[in-house]
Amino acid sequence: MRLPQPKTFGPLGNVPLIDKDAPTLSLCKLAEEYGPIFRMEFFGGFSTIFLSGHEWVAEVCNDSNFDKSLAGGLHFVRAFAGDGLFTGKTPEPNWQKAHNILVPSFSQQAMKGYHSMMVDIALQLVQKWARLDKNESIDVPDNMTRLTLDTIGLCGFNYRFNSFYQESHNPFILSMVNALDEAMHQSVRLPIQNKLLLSKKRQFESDIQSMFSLVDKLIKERRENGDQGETDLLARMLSAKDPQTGEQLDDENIRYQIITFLIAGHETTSGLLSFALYLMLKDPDVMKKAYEEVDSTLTSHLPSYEQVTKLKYIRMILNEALRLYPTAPQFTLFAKEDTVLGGKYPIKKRQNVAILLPQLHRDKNAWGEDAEEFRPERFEDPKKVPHDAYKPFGNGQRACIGMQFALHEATLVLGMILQHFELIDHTNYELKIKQTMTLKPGDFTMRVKLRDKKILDPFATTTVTSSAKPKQQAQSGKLIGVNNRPLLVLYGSNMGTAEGIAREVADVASLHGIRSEVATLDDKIDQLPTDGAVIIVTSSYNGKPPKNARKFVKWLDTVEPGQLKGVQYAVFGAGDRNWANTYQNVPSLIDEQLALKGATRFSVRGEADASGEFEKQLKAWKMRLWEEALQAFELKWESDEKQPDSGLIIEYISNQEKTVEDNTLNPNLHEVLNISTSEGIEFQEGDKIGVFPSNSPELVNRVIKRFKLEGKEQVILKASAGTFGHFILDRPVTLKDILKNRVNLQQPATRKQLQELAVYTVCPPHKFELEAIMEEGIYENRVLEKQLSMLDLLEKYEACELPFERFLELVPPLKPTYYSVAPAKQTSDTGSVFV
Ligand code: MNH
Repeated sequence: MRLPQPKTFGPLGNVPLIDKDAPTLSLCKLAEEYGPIFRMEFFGGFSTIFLSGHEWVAEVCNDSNFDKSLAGGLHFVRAFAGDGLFTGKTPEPNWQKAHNILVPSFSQQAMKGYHSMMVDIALQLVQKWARLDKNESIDVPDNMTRLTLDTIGLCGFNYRFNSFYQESHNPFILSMVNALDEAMHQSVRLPIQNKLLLSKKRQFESDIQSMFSLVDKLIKERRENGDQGETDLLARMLSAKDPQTGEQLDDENIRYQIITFLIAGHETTSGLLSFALYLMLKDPDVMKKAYEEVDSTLTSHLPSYEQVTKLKYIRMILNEALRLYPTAPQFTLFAKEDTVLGGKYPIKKRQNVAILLPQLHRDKNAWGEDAEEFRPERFEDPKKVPHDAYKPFGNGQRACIGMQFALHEATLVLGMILQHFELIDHTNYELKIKQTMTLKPGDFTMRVKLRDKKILDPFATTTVTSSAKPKQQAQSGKLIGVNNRPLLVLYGSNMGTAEGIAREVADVASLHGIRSEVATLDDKIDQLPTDGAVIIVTSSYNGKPPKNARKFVKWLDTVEPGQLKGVQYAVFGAGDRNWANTYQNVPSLIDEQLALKGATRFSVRGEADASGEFEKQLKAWKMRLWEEALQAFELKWESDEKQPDSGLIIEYISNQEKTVEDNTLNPNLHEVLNISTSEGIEFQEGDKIGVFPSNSPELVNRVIKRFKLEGKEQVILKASAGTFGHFILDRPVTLKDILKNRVNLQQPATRKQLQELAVYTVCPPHKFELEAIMEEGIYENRVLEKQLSMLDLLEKYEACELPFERFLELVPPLKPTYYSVAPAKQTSDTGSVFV
């Protein structure tokens, strides 16, 4: 069958049908006419097949049969991005090498490290907008470009473009925009035209030189200053070795990578933010929901990393904005071998097929009749997203490396903008899409009104709360029973997430004295040890194993049942439900195969969803893993933690030694009366009477049981430090009196108390859990709302070794409730009191 094709213009083929200023958009128009698959002919007999229907895209988005092509202008971008990640060819050694080296720098985990730098730049934008006159309008794409450039500059190279402090754009940006524009135009000109347009050619070359000179300066300065402990992309590029080849990137390639990140890392994200703002301005319902989420989530002066991950609706808005206006609007593949498309269109090896994203993303067969409408709710349930009809970040191994980076940055920025401003569509803006290599809303301005003047307060605290440095509090407890058994942590990882988790697990283990080693799955084929534990952390990659796990999975298949007897293992899968049909494929395969081949699973497989509550699921798995490992390997904790000295000293005394003053009023509290009206004390109207509540015998007994205080009826309390006005000191008292009358055993645990409980908890999973419930949001739900007292928690966490002295110190005094005495005539003989 012949592919649909528009009319040709002699030697020019179909080229005249393409709008040189907006190629992708004009191709989308052609798709309206010629359908989800059509062919276009270019100069010299070259042709490209354009796809925009989800079933066609599903067929070609497959790394085995198709690979990334540099058609559509990318070939010309190589003049300045060389064999950097974006414009490198997959078989070029530098692509794989740079991919391996850079993937860990873009994992979700790595975003924690960039968070405070992202906030730094976003705050500059917010501060600037906050000071605008109310009649001043904001050029949205221009501001967003300044923001995203500054962000990648700071996170990538510790370089401050300081775009918000300059009127005109940084010379690098001007050169880059020109060069990209020229590259796009070169791709739709005749080769002879490109040769003849000398002034364009000269301009192109001078723009390239200007980019090179900035970047070379960055590299040179860094080399001269030596390693100052930077953790940015540049530091990694200068020092890291490719684990596969053991090689480093060369200086020319580093130059290309920097240019690549500066280009790829900011134009697209800036367009995304601009379109999202445009779409929200036109949709009051979405805007309202977004404000509700932001107001309930961004409760601190500056957003924390965790808060940003909780902005689910903002994320959905961004996903939906990328659907309607995919800012990188097309990508191109080529067939690796002769093949037949859809069973009817034979194509030759090296044939280009291009995906037209704006059109694909509006495929009514996949998205439904309302495909043209802006409706973020489509992304509520990732399982319902038609993934073959949604490719804003490209596909397969050549998909965008910066997706997490872009989405974290954009979510944070939209969140902060809404936190502080009301947005005003003062021109009743009508969308004009502008295409350079990327899409942007052209001439889009808006006005803003400050919602709350706090951001202008120079004295407001501006510390960024970030969990960049995970609390790696080394525990000084000792694991008993390890007996030199080692831990091997294996990972299969393309994007670095699984690798990061594997390394962290190993770190924690070695902190506790377990000999541990981290390696890729492929490194340990046929070498699974039987003398310790093996933990495997892996992702799936379109249903297939990550690169460094492929051979392992193949090998596992050839292993005889029973051959892995004695291997004790646990598996964790990092996945993304956005790819629902292959979610957790590889981890569950490995988990099942190992069992089948005779290995013993000591802890059930854990999984986490990058589009869901990844961090929480990971934490829960780690907790369970530890717990089950302790059991399976019969390990025990022995605490040698130097606990803080208690200010309170307890001497237990035997019954006979001293007489006990029970129910003695605390001399320090004599103004407060423990009353019973039968005692005949007279009250004046308006007098205040304090009544001590007391704890029930059950409550008292629970404490005695928890601290094993049976048989220790009398004590003398002494204070070495601190004030203990509510206790009777230096005299024998009964324990029961203290517990019944002096301390409030029912008050919900405070964060301080939780922290103390965690310090004294020697079992890592429980310690993690106690630390976890201190977190914002969780504490309110799990402790305050449920009224969990310190005693409740102590009963739940048996491994907590809080000494009784410290407990007494931490629980608050039992406070009297004050009552006002009612006018005498109303007083009955039982002495009624009003609250
Ligand atoms: Mn990005 C590749 C879209 C943000 C760095 N990116 C791609 C591709 C698409 C894409 C589509 C695949 C192109 C192709 O197959 O030819 N990228 C986006 C979008 C955003 C984005 C829509 C923001 C929104 N990208 C970012 C950010 C960075 C980045 C931010 C870096 C900080 N992207 C890359 C790199 C590649 C890429 C590098 C090439 C990856 C590879 O092929 O190995």
